[in-house]
Amino acid sequence: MRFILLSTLILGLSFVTFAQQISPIAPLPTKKQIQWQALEYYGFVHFNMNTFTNVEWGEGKESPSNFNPSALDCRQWARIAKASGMKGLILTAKHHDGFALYPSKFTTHSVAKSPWKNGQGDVVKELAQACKEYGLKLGIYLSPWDRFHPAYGTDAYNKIYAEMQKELLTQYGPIFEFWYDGANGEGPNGKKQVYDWPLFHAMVNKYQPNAVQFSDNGPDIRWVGNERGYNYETSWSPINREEIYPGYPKFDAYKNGQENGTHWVAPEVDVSIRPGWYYHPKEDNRVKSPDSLMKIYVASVGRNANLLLNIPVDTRGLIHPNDSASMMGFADLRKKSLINLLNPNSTKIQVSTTHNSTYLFKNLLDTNPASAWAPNLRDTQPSIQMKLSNPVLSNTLMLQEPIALGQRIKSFTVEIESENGEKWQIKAKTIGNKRMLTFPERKVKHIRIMLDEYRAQPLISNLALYRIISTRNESLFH
Ligand code: FUL
Repeated sequence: MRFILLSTLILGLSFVTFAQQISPIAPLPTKKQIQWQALEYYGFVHFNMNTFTNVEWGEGKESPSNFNPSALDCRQWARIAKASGMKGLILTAKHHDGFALYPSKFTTHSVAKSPWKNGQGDVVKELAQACKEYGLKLGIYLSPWDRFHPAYGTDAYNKIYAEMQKELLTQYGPIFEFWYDGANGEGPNGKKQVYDWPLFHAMVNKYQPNAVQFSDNGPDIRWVGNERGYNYETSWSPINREEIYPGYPKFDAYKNGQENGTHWVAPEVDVSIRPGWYYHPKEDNRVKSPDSLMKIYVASVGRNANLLLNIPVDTRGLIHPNDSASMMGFADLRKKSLINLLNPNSTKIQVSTTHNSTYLFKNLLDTNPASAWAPNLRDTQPSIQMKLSNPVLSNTLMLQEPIALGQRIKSFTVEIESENGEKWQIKAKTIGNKRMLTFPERKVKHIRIMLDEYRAQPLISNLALYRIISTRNESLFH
């Protein structure tokens, strides 16, 4: 009898525990996609033959003798990247002209033929060592389009590309991201290559299973749809991945992702700190300012994407001082701006309902992306109200969903009231990993968030109120 009672109790308890958990809604991110999303900001380095020929796209006919940096120092890149808050660096190991920055056995067009270090150098190796020293992750860009390789346009090229992947994936330690661009132009023999994407993806999955793969359609993370430094306001991580491919001509129709997309493939915003991807001396005074980088940050990380900021390394093989000054200015603005002004002691939070004790509103201010508040299932107008007993000068509200459980919120409304009674209403659609909503800078005393539509029981993991400033300590918005 005692045994039966005990078993019933255990069964009952486990049912309660089970009922407490809110079920995920597909598609879901994998563990490596969740880890990637947490990186938020990392760098791109376009440095290759084009740096020396002063063009954006080489033709594959350039002489390797052009490649001769006078003072190449990957430790300088890593030091600046680390100090500016980047979490990793992705290097153009091979661009469209086919020149490889490492001595590959599968092409004759590489640093091995250059005068740099008498053909004994390896930029990938130097960067891998520098990243390790500075605690940065290393990523690889290996352009499938190759205007040099004699095999380009034939089946043999796919195998050659895969062998080059293998070299890069096995000789330089852990790789966090593998980057395929969408260009697929004419090769030297006038042919267009039919790429063996399943083969390329399998190489990364085999040799670096923890690396995410980027292209127009993933498989793990996707191109945002422009190179100007912003994501679109409505941004779904799910997308019908199988309907598109790298270089897909009607990509515009997919730029917002898809509410009912089949796969989780979150967007990445790639943008250069200068007009070009490669270094051109005439652009030395056209480096984006810290204020402009901060706006890019809000429109990328603040719109459910990660930010990949390109730094064109110069002909010496160094980051130019104008670029590093801007990167450091941007880091300083993030440090001063991204301070949560919602003080738990002076913010009174009221929620319409609570699902149960696992999903309490106190989770909203704990900064943990996994814990969350959830309303009761029967709540038809879930909402959060925050009253600030000490109104704070602010201009941005940040919201997060716990993405491990899937992206849920389809539309929401925010009402903001200032100390002197001015009111704004902001209507928005998606949140995803992170959403930043900007408004005219005022001393805010009251915020109401109403969740209007959702794909499944809604969850909010974190909220923050920021005062995002320019280098002149003015509001960056409005
Ligand atoms: C594009 C390339 O064509 C550009 O040259 C650059 O590398 C950019 C990041 O990707 O597809």
